Amino acid sequence: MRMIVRGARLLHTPAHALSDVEVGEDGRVTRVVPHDDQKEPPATGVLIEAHGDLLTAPFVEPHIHLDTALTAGQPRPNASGTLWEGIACWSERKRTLTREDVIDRATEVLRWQAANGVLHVRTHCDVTDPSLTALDALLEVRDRVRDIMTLQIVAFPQEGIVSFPDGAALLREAVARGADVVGAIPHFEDTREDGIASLGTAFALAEEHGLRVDAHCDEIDDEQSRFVETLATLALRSGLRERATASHTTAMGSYNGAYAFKLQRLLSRSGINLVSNPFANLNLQGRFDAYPKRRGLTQVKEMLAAGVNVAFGHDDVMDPWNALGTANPLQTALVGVYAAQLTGADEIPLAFSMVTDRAARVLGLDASEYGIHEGAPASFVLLPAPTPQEAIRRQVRPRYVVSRGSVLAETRPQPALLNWPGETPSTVEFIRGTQAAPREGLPEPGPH
Ligand code: 17E
Ligand code: FE2
Repeated sequence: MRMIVRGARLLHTPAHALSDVEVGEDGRVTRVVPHDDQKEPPATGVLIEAHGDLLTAPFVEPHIHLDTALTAGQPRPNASGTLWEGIACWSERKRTLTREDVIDRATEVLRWQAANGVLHVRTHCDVTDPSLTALDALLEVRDRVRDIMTLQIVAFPQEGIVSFPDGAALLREAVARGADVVGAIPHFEDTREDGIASLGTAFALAEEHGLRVDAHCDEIDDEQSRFVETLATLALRSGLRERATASHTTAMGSYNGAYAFKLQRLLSRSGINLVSNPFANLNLQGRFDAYPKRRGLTQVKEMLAAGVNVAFGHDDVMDPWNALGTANPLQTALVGVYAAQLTGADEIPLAFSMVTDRAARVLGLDASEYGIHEGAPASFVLLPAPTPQEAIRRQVRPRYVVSRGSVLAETRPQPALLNWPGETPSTVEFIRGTQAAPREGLPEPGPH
């Protein structure tokens, strides 16, 4: 046995039942069995005592831009805070890209993601650049991280397929060079007709190469931006279905009730995924509104209720569209809870699933690649919290991130030491009452 995680709480088993997860020499899960605290741990291999903490399948990032990450303020800040000025800033910065620059920034963020427990990433990569510098660099990064993380690269035509010179040819070239997913941006095209044509081009290319589609779609506060209906219809009729994703879809936050109802039925029949990016869109949308100012989010709750798969993405990390960001999905989930008002007791865990299982569906990860069960890669995250709700509330750092049977990251907890008047210094862990007690006095987990 290569590793055993003892006494872990798994998401889909009863709350009181702890499990032991055994990992074989090939880095895959060999068994998941009820925890038996009488049984001696094995003499060899890595031992992780979970002490009732939550062991979850890794976080999945369904939507990030690694090519633009860490460029905030370059060459100038986005003063208006709009999507449009962000695109203009990036367009200027894009001219100065080098292979090393892209590799350096993308790798930095992937390291943050790994430490945060993200082991599957879908990144968009702007391909409206005749040199395709960023794409080539990200293809190289994809190879470099292959043994620890999966990286899907979307050929993303930031400045349009139809409206950008040679946009369709660049998209095609990006696919030929090895992009995994075909992107689009219909609301940015010059006309509605161009927007529809651009989706046709993206789907035809995806079908030709057996790829998925993930379009930035209706990321605008224009209630007349209705490209998601075209995307869903193309997904339905082409048979691409759940292999297609509409990202952002913020115009949906402005659709009237009658149209939204019609759309719910179409989207659920089509099988497409939606990715909502609460950080970016709380920031970018509503900028042209006087009060009342729209929130600019897609209809997260309504689409979930209609049976549509909806996930949350981080979108940006310190770039022209968001100066903040840490690539931490628990932050995305927390912001998502408030942005989409997923604040009910049964809704907060949903937000957790939107950065794990539901995001995995967006990437098309199946049971042989994702989840904690026999035969799956031993890739998981041990969070110092008993439930998803607690993990989101306390914004915990993973105690262990395990990728394919090896410890990739470990965070040592550092509780605050509080000098409360009249008391001897004591630690604060933001845990109510005695919940924290069982871990005290237990041996440090780790290799033995
Ligand atoms: N590009 C775009 O069109 N929309 C976004 N939200 C980002 C980049 C981050
Ligand atoms: Fe995006």
